[in-house]
Amino acid sequence: MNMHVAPPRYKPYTGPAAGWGALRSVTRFWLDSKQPLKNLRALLKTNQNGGFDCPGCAWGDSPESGAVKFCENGAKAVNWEATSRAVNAAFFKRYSLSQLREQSDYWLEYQGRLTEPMRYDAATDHYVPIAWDDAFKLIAKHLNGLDNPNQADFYTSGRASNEAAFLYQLFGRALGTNNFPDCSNMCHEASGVALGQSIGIGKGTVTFADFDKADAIFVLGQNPGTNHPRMLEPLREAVKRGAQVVCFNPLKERGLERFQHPQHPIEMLTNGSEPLNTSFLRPALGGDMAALRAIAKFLLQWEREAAANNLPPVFDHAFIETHTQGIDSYLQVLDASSWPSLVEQSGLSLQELEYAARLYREASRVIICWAMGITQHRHSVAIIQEITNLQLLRGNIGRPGAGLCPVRGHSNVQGDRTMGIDERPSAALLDALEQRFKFSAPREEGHNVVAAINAMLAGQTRVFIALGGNFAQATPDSPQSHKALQNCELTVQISTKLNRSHLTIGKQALILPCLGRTDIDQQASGPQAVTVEDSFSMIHASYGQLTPLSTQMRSEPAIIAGIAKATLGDSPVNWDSLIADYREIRQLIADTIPGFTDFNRRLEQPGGFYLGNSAAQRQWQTPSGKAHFKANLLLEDLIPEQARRSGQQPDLIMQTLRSHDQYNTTIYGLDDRYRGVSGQRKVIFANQADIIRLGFKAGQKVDVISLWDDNIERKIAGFTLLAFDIPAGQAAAYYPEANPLVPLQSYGSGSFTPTSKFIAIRLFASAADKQMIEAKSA
Ligand SMILES: Nc1nc2c(c(=O)[nH]1)N[C@H]1C(S)=C(S)[C@@H](COP(=O)(O)OP(=O)(O)OC[C@H]3O[C@@H](n4cnc5c(=O)[nH]c(N)nc54)[C@H](O)[C@@H]3O)O[C@H]1N2
Ligand SMILES: Nc1nc2c(c(=O)[nH]1)N[C@H]1C(S)=C(S)[C@@H](COP(=O)(O)OP(=O)(O)OC[C@H]3O[C@@H](n4cnc5c(=O)[nH]c(N)nc54)[C@H](O)[C@@H]3O)O[C@H]1N2
Ligand SMILES: [Mo]
Repeated sequence: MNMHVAPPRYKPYTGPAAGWGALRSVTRFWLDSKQPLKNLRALLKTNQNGGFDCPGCAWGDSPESGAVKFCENGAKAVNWEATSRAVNAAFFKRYSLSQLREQSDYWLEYQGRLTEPMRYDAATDHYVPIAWDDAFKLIAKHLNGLDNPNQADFYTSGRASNEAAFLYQLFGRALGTNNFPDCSNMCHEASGVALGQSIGIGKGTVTFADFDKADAIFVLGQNPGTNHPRMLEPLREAVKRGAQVVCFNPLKERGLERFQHPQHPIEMLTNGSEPLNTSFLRPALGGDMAALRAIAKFLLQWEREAAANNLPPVFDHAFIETHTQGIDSYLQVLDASSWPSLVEQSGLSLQELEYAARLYREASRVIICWAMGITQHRHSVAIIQEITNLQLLRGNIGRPGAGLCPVRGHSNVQGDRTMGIDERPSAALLDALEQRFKFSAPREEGHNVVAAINAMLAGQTRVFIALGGNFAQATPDSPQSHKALQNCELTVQISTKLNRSHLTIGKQALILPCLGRTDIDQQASGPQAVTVEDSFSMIHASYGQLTPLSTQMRSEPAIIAGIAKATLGDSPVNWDSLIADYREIRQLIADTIPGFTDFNRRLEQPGGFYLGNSAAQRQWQTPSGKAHFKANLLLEDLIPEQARRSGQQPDLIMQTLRSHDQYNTTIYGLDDRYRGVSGQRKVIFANQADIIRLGFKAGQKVDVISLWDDNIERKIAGFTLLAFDIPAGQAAAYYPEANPLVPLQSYGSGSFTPTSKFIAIRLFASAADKQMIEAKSA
């Protein structure tokens, strides 16, 4: 097998983001797909009208026609999906499950596309083929045998199309449960919760066009050079026209510093590049709340000075009066937060905070973007509400060039929520489903990811079905979540590629191979389109371009309909006719989901249609009809009580993040170009001064434990310490390798999102390394 593995190397990267480095990397993945020409044709159809939506990230498309609309990492995602390698019955005959478990996550996915439905045979420890109908019957038998539908969990990963997601939630609710844990629970959940409370809608308020008009763009806790490369271009354009781009990130991510445009011949030939930011601030992990509060406190100070001196006000008083509620309590918490506490918790100096506040004040139109560096903390809901408070002070919501921009991850994670993949569905959604489908929808709250794992551990969940994703590796506290899956009676994975979730299974298990975004989806009425929603609430159609690798693969909607029909019969809908023509599914969406009236016709518009956003229209769908200032208190101490109670002092606080060569748990390769790492992933980035302070040497292997107050030992072993440009006291390691360290019960208040960006850790010389050193000195 021709996997690309360079020898482990670590050498700081000096080139710009994107550019030649990106082209070289794309070429390798292209050739490696084994069907480069086919994939090139497909790639040119990425994000074009009549083409498919990029299965990479959820950044929106530039409305300009004719532009090439994919990036390095989108190209990797396409080539990864569109491979000619197949994981078929012969493959599973060759390898037992125990043998497959010995392989790395990289190796597993590299083997190719899943092409046949398979059933686990415990007697031989191999997966064996099963007919589709038998697979559906087996699932139906288990689901119909439950004492209560809440003994089933229906997980969704954010690549599922709107059509698939809608059918999935319809089926689950018709069965009687709201147990829809999804990847969003581990991702932007806090954004949805915070914005829902503050501005009445849990989505971003800006569209693509706003980026051209902003005077300042603040980018918090996000690494777009790797994770949303198509965002680099609007950032670069903003800097070029003199707007401020202000980054808050403890790591000086290369992709936020300089950018070489891959479609710009002069830049490429001269190896020139453009700056991507005008200011870079490096806060403490979890320090953004204090930093934002400090900015707001400066604004308040200047507002008071202006009032005293009869100067123009700093706040937008007309907006505050007409549109908001709660400013008084908010100003009280600003007054009550002391400068020293804000400086200490933010990890930034008072000068830096004042500088950021000046940039913020001088801009009359500000967009604030954020991603996982903001959402995966204990107090993420409060941080995002502080972002919102700041924007409300200056009326920076619902105006051109200004607004809130949670940059989503998976390409359709936002759409899946819109379709009702939600363990806490609104009453309006349930009412609409009941009216349209004449069944009584379950009203009790379902499981989020953490609750689902707890329920599996407690033996309450008996059937686990996953619509995509890699639950075993994406979830926190890996040994716990593995145990949870193994506790189930039946686990079902609807997937494109082999991963550890297919090896971490219940007493019975199924693999149901599905089509991906790039595949042509042929049904009775012809090739089908599916639809997705991007971070800017744009809905567009996606048409697969490539002939599927096997006739045995089925589309996600067809698989869900098959399971539903076997379980419920032709109730509450005729599942077969929906699959014959997806326009029928879209009609059901139009009937039940707000904003989708006349869905099929509007889809014909080039570029799709805008779903609209009430807050962007300054309509606040909150109980009071106003936008709310939320007067959250600062945390007394960022380190959670439980870590304190462990009786040990943390050596460092660690975040988990993505390398340049991965898509979540999908590992494309072992390099992280912009951070200078190649051929390895088991690394811990730390500050040289901390490495010395803790008595280690750079390059040494260490074991890492995390602190919590239960008696579970959470440990990863044999990780290489790399001296890195990271603030003192902090560390970073890759997800999913570091997931065993994230305690299951350490999650955000109100969001239940695992705190993957704040883990209190201790380091020890690795047992293996110790032996080696001793042997050398003997
Ligand atoms: N190629 C590629 N594209 C992807 C993905 C992928 O894995 N690969 N994943 C997709 C998904 S699902 C998602 S959610 C997004 C993820 O996109 P990102 O959120 O960019 O992903 P992370 O790698 O988790 O990076 C988090 C960033 O936040 C910073 N950070 C960490 N903690 C803090 C903090 O407390 N404060 C501040 N200010 N910064 C902090 C880190 O240094 C890092 O730069 O990308 C999507 N796109
Ligand atoms: N420690 C730590 N943990 C994290 C994070 C972190 O930053 N740190 N990030 C969290 C975030 S933001 C997210 S979104 C989650 C991601 O969690 P998931 O969405 O569960 O994980 P992925 O790695 O994206 O899933 C990859 C698998 O999806 C399947 N797949 C790919 N395309 C398709 C498709 O079109 N259809 C179907 N049915 N299957 C497909 C393939 O089998 C592939 O192996 O992880 C979270 N976990
Ligand atoms: Mo995500």
